[in-house]
Amino acid sequence: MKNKILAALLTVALVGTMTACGNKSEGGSTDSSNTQSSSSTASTDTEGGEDTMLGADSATVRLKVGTTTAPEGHYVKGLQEMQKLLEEYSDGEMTLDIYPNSQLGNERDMMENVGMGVQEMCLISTGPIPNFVSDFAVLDLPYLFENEEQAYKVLDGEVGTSLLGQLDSQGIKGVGFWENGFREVTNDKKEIVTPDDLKGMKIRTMENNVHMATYQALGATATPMAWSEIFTALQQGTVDGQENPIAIIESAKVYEVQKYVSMIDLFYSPCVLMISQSTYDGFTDAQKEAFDKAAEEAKDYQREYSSSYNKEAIQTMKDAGVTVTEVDKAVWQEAANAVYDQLDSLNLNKELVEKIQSSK
Ligand code: EAX
Repeated sequence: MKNKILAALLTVALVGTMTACGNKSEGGSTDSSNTQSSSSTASTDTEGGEDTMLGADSATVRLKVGTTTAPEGHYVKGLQEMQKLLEEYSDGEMTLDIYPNSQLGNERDMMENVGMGVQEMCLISTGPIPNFVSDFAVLDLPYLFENEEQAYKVLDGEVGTSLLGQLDSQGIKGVGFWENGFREVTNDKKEIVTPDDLKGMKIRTMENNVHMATYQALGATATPMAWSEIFTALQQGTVDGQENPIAIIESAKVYEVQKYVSMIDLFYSPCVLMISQSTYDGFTDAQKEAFDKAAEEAKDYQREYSSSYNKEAIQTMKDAGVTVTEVDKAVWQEAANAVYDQLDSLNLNKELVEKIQSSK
């Protein structure tokens, strides 16, 4: 097991090194005038790590999009679909250059850079967003949605549209809600069946107050950190476990250093596709139409890919000797409900919670 942790660590270190090199060679910000005039300097900015997935060389409007997730994962699959569709709908003029594995920084960094127009796009979980737009925090409540259909109905409806619109306060156009998935808990010590099994365990969470409060209410010690730090933290014992959707656990190979996965479905985790408002405003009407169409169709593709991927991913982990435990979710829901008594102290918009409850 130790060799596996070392291998995983070396992978992260290697990507980190290449990221640093990649960043050194990248130019500075891309302002909207460049986007339209498709400055040729953009192409010199497209160096990156070995995992970088550059669009067609011939494209002149290049949109750099970052994600913390693995190249084989469901975020990147959706971005690759959008890359293909954008090239098609713009007659080859526009493309995405995809930077996985935190090459452009952690989720909070990327959101700030997109807001400043330093980076064109990112695809990130809702984890860090409430630090910028507090209303997003309601989406991180435990057991808010029973299934994906309920989540899509709310996220694609009035509530989701309004939340995305609030990102303009940060200089960001919220393009759409894609899917991270229902978040499961993993560890390397023992099988987790009920919340009592979490007692005394240090569980890595996103830097998100609602997730932290929920794990504390379940009896664990919530330990927030950026995703890129997870393998080091697991190796050094800073944390005993972490929580993420199956697609992340499998594609990032977390299961190689975590023998137990418990299917608690504690949170439904969307991810948000963002573009710098200044970049989008610099598009021609035709470019906006191509971008919007490609993004909308890629969202549907990515959600379908996400749910089909999970079944295969669980089998991959079982074949690798991982214990995948189904739990009695009613027991978990009862324990997690304590967080709903903390809406005021967590500064959550109660009217918005009620609106979601009544519209799902
Ligand atoms: O957005 O930090 C996390 O656990 C996220 O799920 C991951 O970065 C993908």
